[in-house]
Amino acid sequence: MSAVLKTPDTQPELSTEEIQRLDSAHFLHPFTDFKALAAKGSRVMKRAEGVYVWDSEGLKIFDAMSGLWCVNVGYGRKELADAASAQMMELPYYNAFFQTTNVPAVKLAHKLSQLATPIGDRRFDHVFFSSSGSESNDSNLRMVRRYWDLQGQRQRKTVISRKNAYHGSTVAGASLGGMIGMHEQGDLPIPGIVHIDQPYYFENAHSGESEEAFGVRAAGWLEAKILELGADKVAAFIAEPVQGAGGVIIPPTTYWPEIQRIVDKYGILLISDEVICAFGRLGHWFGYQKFGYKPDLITFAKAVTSGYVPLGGVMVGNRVAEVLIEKGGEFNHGYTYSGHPVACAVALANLEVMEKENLVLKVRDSLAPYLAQHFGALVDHPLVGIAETCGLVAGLVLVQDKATKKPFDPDLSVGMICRKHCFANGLIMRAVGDRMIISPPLVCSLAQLDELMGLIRQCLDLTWAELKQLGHV
Ligand code: PXG
Repeated sequence: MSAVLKTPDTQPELSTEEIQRLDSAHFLHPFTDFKALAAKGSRVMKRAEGVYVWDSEGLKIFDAMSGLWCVNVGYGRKELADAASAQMMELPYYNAFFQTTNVPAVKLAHKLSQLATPIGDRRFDHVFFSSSGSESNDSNLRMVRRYWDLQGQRQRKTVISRKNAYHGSTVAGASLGGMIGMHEQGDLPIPGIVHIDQPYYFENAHSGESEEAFGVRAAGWLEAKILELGADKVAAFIAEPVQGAGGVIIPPTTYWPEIQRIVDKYGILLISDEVICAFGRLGHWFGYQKFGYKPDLITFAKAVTSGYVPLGGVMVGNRVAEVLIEKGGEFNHGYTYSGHPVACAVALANLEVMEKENLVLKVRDSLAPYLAQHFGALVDHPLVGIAETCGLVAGLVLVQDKATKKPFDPDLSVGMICRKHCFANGLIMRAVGDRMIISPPLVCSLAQLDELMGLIRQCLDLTWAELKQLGHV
């Protein structure tokens, strides 16, 4: 028997099957094989509380991905709903184009500039608002190129990024990103964007190479690319502190210091894409604060509102801001929703919750060390080749042979088999190839992390049993 959904009084009640039918008839989902999903039917997410979501059939699921890396304060926070409601009644919308502003946007810009503490000679006094991470990276590309034009170096156009990076899904975002599948479908990247290899020790290190040596070597790929292009042609380097969508790729400790040395040496701008890593995810307000490097531009989105409403933006460091402000005249770029009052009011309420509940330090001092210990211990499982964490993100690799770390045949889609067992047993854990990743809400308790580790082990066991039955292990 299918569950029956209650909908507002004006609409008839819809069964799960009816919603699925309407879904496949009308809703083209992001990053989805439309035909395959229509044949299978979507899972209908119905409600959520804390770290759990429930589907329309009543299955309770531990959301170890915080929605899509965003619901940092957890589900069901009345403070955020109240802030949205109050702001909608006060001033639901007004633009910021024609010499007007609004109170939540001003307060949020001020608040963010306080949280993005100065580092070295960099200060982050200014914010440019958008509604998503993708838009924010479009804004970055515009600002970087405008900056070099204003500096009289119009030939500095090229942005260097990394393979397997994710910087969004707009034309500029997908071009900046290093996802081959996205490039192939869109004639991307657009000109002036090139990619170097990622600092993924597990896959890219030489045998016997230390993590430290690998980190320096991987950063050296940036210097090699700069020299190949000509340093006077390079505008910026963009990177995530820890690559998220690429599979929680955590760079060796030597990587970022060496990147900093290189961007300083050639005077190129550094863009830190912190759409996933900001707002407590790594135990700091921003990712650059964890690794100690000095970005010129910081992309944010997602957890700035814990995903309750869309908001994104760029923290514009003084090096770029001063030039745009002093020399730039009108900057011909912006969005209808730049500084949206409701989104900004929700962000302020979200940051207030994070401060009141001390979530950033809770991650740094309690959750992250606990996760490192217990997630790291999963490496004793026969399927797990490596299990690593950074703050409250983590990734493990499913391997065919533990001793040699031999991977499975990609055609077996072992990650998807594992993900299937997770979903069926009340756990949302992502598969990126055969790398299984988590990014739980920061409001998670230690007991809930124990519960999460138990669920992961159970799903690894089920995956192992299925692979054994199929004769693959
Ligand atoms: N930069 C980074 C680092 C991101 O993770 C974006 C930019 C784009 O943000 P918007 O708000 O435009 O989606 C992201 C988004 C995944 C997945 O599969 C990750 C993202 C989006 C969709 C899927 O892990 N990150």
